[in-house]
Amino acid sequence: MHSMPVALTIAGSDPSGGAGLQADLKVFHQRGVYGMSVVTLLTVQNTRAVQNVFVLGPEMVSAQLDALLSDLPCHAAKTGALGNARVISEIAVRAKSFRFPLVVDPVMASQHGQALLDREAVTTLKKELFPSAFLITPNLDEAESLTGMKVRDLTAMEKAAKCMAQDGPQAILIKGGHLEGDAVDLLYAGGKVQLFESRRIKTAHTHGTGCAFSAVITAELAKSKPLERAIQTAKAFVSQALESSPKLGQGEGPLNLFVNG
Ligand code: PXL
Repeated sequence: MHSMPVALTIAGSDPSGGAGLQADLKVFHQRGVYGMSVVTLLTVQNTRAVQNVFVLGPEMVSAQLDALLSDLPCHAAKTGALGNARVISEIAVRAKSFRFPLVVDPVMASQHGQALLDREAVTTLKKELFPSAFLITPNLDEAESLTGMKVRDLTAMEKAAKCMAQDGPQAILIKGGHLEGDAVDLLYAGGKVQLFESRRIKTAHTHGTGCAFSAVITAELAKSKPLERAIQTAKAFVSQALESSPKLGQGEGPLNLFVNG
């Protein structure tokens, strides 16, 4: 292992800097990990809305991956918004030869509901990319799209996690941030279910919460931390970041990415 841990995000650009690859890079840096990024799509957005999305061609995504992985070390990677089935297929082919853990955050929509993934691409994600994933981190809505089940309580979360395990990821973490009451996340790995609880933080400034969460986990995996500890660190980071959000912009603002969980 190199002395400096290195992580890669394969994700969309959020020019407002609160979500997407910009948030991932800030989080990697904050966790002491050197960050690299492969851009999949560009959004035109601020804290108020996503105004436009442009998805790059798969050959551009692939060329960025080649450029990085043929030169620099990489100890963990994550995917965020991927745009369409063609981009996912390309990454999936490449992911088969990754020698480091891959965290797949199955981002389907922006904060404001703007689609960041085609409908047909959900199947490609499951069938092609999930088999190479060390961890997938769907929220409740994404778990519903991925399984076709209603997922609104812990019982359904466990069922959905076991259902998604059949697509091949080694571990499934369903995020309960949108549950009623406390935020309880459910991990299904190695045939075991584990719950991770944290209290709900009331704030309008939640832009990029999912990105930051999976980025902390990826950074911790790059440092060879065990998954359970990585998840605990990510929950602590996100809780503190939500509590002290800097209230930037006129819409739903970013978290405080200067915290250090
Ligand atoms: O948080 C999901 C997300 C991921 N990636 C990009 C985004 C967003 C949310 O707005 O803009 C590029």
